[in-house]
Amino acid sequence: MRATWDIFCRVVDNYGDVGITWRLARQLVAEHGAAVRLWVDDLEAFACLCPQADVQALCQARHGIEIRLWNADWQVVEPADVVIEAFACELPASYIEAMAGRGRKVLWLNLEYLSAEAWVEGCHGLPSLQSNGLSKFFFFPGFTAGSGGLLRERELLAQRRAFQADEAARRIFLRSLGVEFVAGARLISLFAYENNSLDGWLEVLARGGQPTQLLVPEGRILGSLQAWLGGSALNVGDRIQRGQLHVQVLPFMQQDQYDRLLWCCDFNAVRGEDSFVRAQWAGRPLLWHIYQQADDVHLEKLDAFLALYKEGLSADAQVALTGLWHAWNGGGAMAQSWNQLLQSWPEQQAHAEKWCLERGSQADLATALVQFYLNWL
Ligand code: TRH
Repeated sequence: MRATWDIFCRVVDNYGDVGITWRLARQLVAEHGAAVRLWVDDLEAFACLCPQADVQALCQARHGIEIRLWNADWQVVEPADVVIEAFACELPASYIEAMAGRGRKVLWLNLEYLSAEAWVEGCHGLPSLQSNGLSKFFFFPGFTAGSGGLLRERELLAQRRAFQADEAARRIFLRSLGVEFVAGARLISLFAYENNSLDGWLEVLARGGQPTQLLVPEGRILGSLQAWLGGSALNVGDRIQRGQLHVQVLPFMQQDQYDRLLWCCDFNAVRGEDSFVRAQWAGRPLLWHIYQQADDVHLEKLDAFLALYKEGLSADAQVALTGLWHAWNGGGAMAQSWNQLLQSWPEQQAHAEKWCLERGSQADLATALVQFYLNWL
C-alpha cells in the first residue's frame, strides 16, 4: 500500500523552510510514490515558490501534493504513516494525541537543519522517547555518509550536465530572463542577505581585468547593491554598468529556473540552506552567506563546512577560499581573497565538480528518509 506522509512546516523567515519541505514533498511523490500532505503556516511564502498556489485555500493540490494551511484553528485529522516535523516546528497537541492513538504505528521524524559539524553523524537517527510513549527520531541532513544526505532529485546531475553542455539551451534560458551575454564576461549569480562586504567585492569586480555579469534575483541584497550604485531603488529588469561590472536585477524565479541560473553561472553566491546545496549541485565554485545565529554559532558551522570542502585543494587555493568566505560572512575586505581566488580559478572549478560528484554518489535525503522508514517498519 502507498505510504502516507505528513510534512509540517512553519515559515520562520525567508524561503528556506518552505523551500526545503516543498522540494522534499515533490521528490517523495515523484520518485517514491508517496502520498504527501504538506502543512504550511504561511501560504504567502509558499506562493513565492509556487506561483500557482491559492493563498486563501485551506486545502489545494499542487504537483500531486495536498497543500494544507496549518492555522491556529487546528481540526483533528487522521495522522499519516510518516510524520515529518521540519526544523523542530512543534506539532499540534491534538495531532500528537491522534498519533499515539492510531491503530497503525506512526514514524515521527524531526528533520533538522543542515550542518557539516562532526557531532551530526553521532546524533543522526537517534530516537527520543516522548511522554506519551511515542519515539521521535532525529534526522540530520549532511555531507557525509553517516548523515541523512542532501536533497537531490534522481536525474538532477544528469540534467545539469546536459544543460551545461548545451550552449544554445543556456542562451535560450538566459534570454527568457531578459539576459543577453556580455562578450567575454564571467557570469555570477548573487543571492544573499544584507552584506557589508558587498561594496568591496563590487569594487574589485568593477576594476577587474575581465568583465563580470552579475545577475541578482530580487531579494534582500538589493538594498546593499543599491547603496553601492548610489541610484534610485532597483527594480526587476534594471541593468547598470560600473567599469567592468554589469549588474542586472532578475525576478525571483521558481526553484527549477533558479537551478538553471546556477548551472549557467561561473560562480554562485548563495545563502541559507537550500540555495547553498543547489549551488553545490551546479558543480561550480561558490560563496556561501550563512544564516546568522545568536552568539555567532553559525561561524562554527561555516568552518565545519569549509574544513570538509577544502580537502584536496592546494594550500593557496584553500587560503583564498577561506579568506573570501570569512570576509563575506564577517564584514571583511573582499578584494585580496577574490584576486587570490582568481589565481586558483581552474583548480577551484575542478574541485567544485569533484565535490559535487562525490556528494552525488551518496544516498540523497528523500531516499534516506524512505529507507529509514522501511527499516523501522
Ligand atoms: O531564504 P533563505 O535564507 O532561507 C532560510 C531561512 O531563513 C530559514 O529560516 C533558515 O533557517 C535557513 O535559511 C537556514 O535561504 P535558502 O535556504 O537558500 O532558501 C531559499 C529558497 O528560495 C531556495 O529553495 C531556493 C529558492 N529560490 C527560488 O526559488 N527562486 C529564486 O529566484 C531564488 C533566488 C531562490
